[in-house]
Amino acid sequence: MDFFDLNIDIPFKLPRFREKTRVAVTGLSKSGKSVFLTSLIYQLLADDKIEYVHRKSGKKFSVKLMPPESSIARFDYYNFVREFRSKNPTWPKSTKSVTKTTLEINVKSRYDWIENKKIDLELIDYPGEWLLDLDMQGRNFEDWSLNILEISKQNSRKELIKEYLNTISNIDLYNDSDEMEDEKIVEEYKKYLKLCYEKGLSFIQPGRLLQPGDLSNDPILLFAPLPSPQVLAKVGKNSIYARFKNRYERYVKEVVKKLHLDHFQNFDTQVVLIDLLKALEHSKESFEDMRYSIKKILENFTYGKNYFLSKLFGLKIERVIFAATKADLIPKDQIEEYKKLLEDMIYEIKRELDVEHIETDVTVIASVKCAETVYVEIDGKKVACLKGILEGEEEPSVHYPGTLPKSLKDEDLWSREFKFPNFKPPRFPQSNNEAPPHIRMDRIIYDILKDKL
Ligand SMILES: Nc1nc2c(ncn2[C@@H]2O[C@H](COP(=O)(O)OP(=O)(O)OP(=O)(O)O)[C@@H](O)[C@H]2O)c(=O)[nH]1
Ligand SMILES: [Mg+2]
Repeated sequence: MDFFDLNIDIPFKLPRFREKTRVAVTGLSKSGKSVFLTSLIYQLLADDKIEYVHRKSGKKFSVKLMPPESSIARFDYYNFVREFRSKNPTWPKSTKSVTKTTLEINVKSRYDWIENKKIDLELIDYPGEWLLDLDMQGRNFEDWSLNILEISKQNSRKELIKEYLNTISNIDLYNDSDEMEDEKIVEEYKKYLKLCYEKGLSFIQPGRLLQPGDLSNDPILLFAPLPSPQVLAKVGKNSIYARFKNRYERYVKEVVKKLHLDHFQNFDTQVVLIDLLKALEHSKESFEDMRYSIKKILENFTYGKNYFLSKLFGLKIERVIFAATKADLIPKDQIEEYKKLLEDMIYEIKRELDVEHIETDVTVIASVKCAETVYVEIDGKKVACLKGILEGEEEPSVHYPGTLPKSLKDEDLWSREFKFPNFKPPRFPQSNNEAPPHIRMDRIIYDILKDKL
């Protein structure tokens, strides 16, 4: 028997500090952040839904949503659930601002004489487009422009940027001028970014141009990358170049830095959500571009082992969980290949984290499972397909998404075609005691919470 197991009769309970933990849910736009958060909260709120976590941790706990803070909008959980529970369930709309939610986890103490442990689990949601702009910090306008224009020379971007380059080549960028052409240039650049997006490319800067949120119509976003002048000193103070430079620097300082300081710091765990289906549907180029974007994004977070002092001065990320999302759209006998593809994408990033002794996990999930695997006979061969209800339809239908090969060698993988159906979400259960269908959400929730409980 150890000391703590002594049944001591004390007339009061030993108090405990309230603990706080911040989990960074990181992902490009449409990677599945808002759906993930909704599913995670849904499953945690009623404890019998999350039986796996109770069993694995050996802890008893209950969870409740804390009231919203006045300084920041609350994650729209109740509305998202209402939509998921409605007769015609719908996905949340693209996120347009930063929102936050805090869950209080009340972990039952093993001993009558020690108070229960209370943990505040803080989560934020934000538009994925804004995340890539964090990478603009520390670069001046010249460097940023140079980098963006260099990248635009690569592969299919070369074609997509042509119109933009053509536009700016016909405008005097360096001598004083009125602001008449500013909007035209930015509009043309925005078209280029949209084309990149449609091609399945992820590296889009400034992402804010595609999802401006509260900055729509704000002139601070009126800038785009420009070639450096021959002699900087000769550039007119009222030239397009000078105005764009000025707005860029204000955007980075007043918007991006603030966003970083206010919301993207002090995490101890990170969940990186990656929508590999997007890359599969597009191309190898889309895959490589996604890898580059994720690498750039992660450079903005602070990793390290948490010793007492670093706890005082701000948390560092100690564990990173990489998760390929929407795994319900991969036939179940190909899930291992889907995971291998994720491992391939993050191989270098993971190695760097390993060197820093940061714990990493790799998994595949579906926050909300919308499809079943069915086998269809085509030309005498059994082919794995997906059955679900397409958006806008009422009855289920069967679709062939493509087949992941056993080997991920370029010639096996990137020569194949994939098309993943847009299924509606299933209607969420009307009672709180039943979880919506998912794939491995309980496992990832356990991984997030395991050393906090
Ligand atoms: N089949 C399936 N589709 C999903 C799942 N999660 C998300 N999706 C799809 O992906 C879309 C985007 O998901 P969101 O959670 O809104 O993505 P996000 O990362 O919050 O996107 P932004 O707010 O634009 O940054 C949804 O509208 C669904 O169509 C899932 O688990 N399974
Ligand atoms: Mg969202």
